[in-house]
Amino acid sequence: DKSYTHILTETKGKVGLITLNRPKALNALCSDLFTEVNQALKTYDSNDNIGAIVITGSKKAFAAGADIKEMKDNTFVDTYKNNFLGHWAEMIEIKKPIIAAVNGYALGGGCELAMMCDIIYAGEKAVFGQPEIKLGVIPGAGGSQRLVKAVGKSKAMEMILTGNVNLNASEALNLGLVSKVVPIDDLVDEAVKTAGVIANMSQPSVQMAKEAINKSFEVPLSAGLRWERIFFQSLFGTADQKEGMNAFAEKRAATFTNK
Ligand code: CO8
Repeated sequence: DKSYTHILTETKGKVGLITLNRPKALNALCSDLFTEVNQALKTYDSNDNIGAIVITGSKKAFAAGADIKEMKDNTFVDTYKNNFLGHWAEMIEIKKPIIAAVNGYALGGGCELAMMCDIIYAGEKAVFGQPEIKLGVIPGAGGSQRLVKAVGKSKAMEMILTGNVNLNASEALNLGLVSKVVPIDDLVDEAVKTAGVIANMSQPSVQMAKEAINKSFEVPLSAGLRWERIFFQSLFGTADQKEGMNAFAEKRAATFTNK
């Protein structure tokens, strides 16, 4: 749709599709690229005609990590003072569900970007890894936290401490990092299809469901259950709850208006 330098955007029905497009650098996530991703996400988040978002890369690389050449000469003081790459975290404020469609390499910040999404689908040749230790650093955008929750402590330690234990698509599926493995050429369509299903549900309920699930990573069970119940109860204030339940009782398909 809009013109960006490092990404492409396209709407597919009610789905916003963001394609990382820096092929010469295997979609290395330079600061400007991530600024554009944030802009595209915010634009879709505030567009009432869009209900879900897909982020993908190329067949060779989802993203090969943060841009090593961009950051190699950074000093501690500059990175700290300017909160270097802190803007990556803005995407976790997006209310609409985001599906990562990962073909090829998802390394370092690329793996972390995928894990900041809500669902990950992998193409058959996907590779997930956290090689930062080989550069003398560690994951900086959630790898040490989200990967543990996805694959467990031992595997996360092995991946992050050696930097060369990567997961292929079927390993990622078995460990629960991704929810589906798809033939390479079908991956984006499959992700857009699932996003389309989500986009046809009532947006308030979809967004509260996303927020409730994310609470489970942040708060104790009792607080998470309380959030869930309040969200559930509050949805009785929507027209879509009336429509959804009446449609069931009348044996017809529901048509949601996101109100
Ligand atoms: N940064 C910059 N350039 C890159 C990167 C990268 N991460 N990855 C690849 N490129 C460039 C290469 O330099 C090369 O450029 P050129 O043609 O100018 O030499 C081009 O992309 C193609 O790459 P290769 O020739 O290396 O391609 P191969 O097919 O031989 O290898 C690999 C592919 C295995 C993916 C290899 O490119 C590689 O190992 N890349 C680096 C992977 C890596 O270490 N990633 C982690 C980076 S650190 C990080 O992500 C920290 C995140 C912290 C976020 C903090 C947020 C708050």
